[in-house]
Amino acid sequence: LEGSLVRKHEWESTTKKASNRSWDKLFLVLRGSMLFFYKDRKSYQAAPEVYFRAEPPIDVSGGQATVADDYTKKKHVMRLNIQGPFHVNMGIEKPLLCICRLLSGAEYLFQAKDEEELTMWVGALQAA
Ligand code: I3P
Repeated sequence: LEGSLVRKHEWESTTKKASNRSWDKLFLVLRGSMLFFYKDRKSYQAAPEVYFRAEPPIDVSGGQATVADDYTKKKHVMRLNIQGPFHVNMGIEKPLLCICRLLSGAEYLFQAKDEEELTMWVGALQAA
């Protein structure tokens, strides 16, 4: 799935708010479970290895995508929670593993142009 969405980075981790909290119009590409961010479609087509602000792609598997009903400042907004890199069970006891997960969770908001586009992205991200 590909398309333009407006993004706000809310949380860097569950305990740290993102420092840059403004809304940016971006071009998103979802391939398998990897989500790539580009400045626009043109820059993606010209150079797929050049990401928006050199941001590394995000692995959305194990994460959560939901319609953000509680965010009322804008319409057609979804929330994406990222699981983070600590989802491998390394034989550590469960409570500790849970703490690792919590500490790594980043969160983004995305605004789509309409309800149809929003539903499409939420579905695709949930399935990824
Ligand atoms: C942010 C920008 C966002 C706003 C955010 C601001 O400022 O105005 O639109 O989020 O508020 O920090 P800047 O552009 O200077 O980075 P909302 O649209 O959700 O209000 P926040 O820090 O309370 O999230």
